[in-house]
Amino acid sequence: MREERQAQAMHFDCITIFPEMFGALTDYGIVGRARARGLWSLGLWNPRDFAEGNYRTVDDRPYGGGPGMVMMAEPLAQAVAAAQAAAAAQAAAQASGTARGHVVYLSAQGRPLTDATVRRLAALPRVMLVCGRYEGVDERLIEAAVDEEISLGDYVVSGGELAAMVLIDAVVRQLPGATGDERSPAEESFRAGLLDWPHYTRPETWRGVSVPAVLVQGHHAEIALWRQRQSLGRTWLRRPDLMAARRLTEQEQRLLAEFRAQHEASKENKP
Ligand code: 9D3
Repeated sequence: MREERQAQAMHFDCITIFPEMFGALTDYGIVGRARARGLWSLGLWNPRDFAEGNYRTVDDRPYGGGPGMVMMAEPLAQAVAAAQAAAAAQAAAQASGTARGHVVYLSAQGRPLTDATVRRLAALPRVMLVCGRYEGVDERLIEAAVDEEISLGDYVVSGGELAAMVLIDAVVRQLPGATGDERSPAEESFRAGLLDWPHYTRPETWRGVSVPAVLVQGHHAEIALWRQRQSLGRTWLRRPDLMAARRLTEQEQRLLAEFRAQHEASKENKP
């Protein structure tokens, strides 16, 4: 009988004025199932609950003028402190990580999220994610409480919540047992630095288009070579940046040459 030794569950705390959005993460699919199985947990902290006045204001106009609003430092700081106090109380015995934990601010000014960042965060016991709205948060809160600023990429989204959910999804998938696929973490395409090969399922012919013959013939070595050739070819076609960052083995060079020859031939067939 095999003994299942479960790794310590990972905990995320999110500071957000829209906590309901996180149902998209907790209630669906692989990541939702991983949470139901106790592989990770989520604490939601609303700065509005720590704001003052009848209106519980969390934003104000920017010093220096200009359009939009800025999130005030104090309600955010109190939400962060409350999450950290809960963490300290809950895990007084845990000697892992720093006392205050790793704090990430999701913003367009951050370093772009990469597979390397995802794996680094997946090794931590807890991560706090600060989600901004409006034009952003008061810079003094970032200086006082934030360890790292992370962006989704060079395009504008309306706030940090979606970015936090993307990050959590990607990190949770790296936790042992999350995908129920032992082979997957090591073999996932970005780990190998290549794009996926094309996938097909039934029917064998759909609207007159057949599945590549090699995949239905059942010759496993040939299938593996076809998939590797397709991965290399698609990466060469679509992501030259990934290709340039990779040294190809002799076999990979041969497979890519075969793909390129087929690619050139197919171009001549349709003038
Ligand atoms: C002056 C231009 N501003 C609005 C058009 C800048 C701006 C303010 C607030 C841009 C984005 C946002 C809100 N975005 C995020 O909080 C955010 C984000 C993003 O916009 N792009 C990529 N990653 C992220 S992570 C958080």
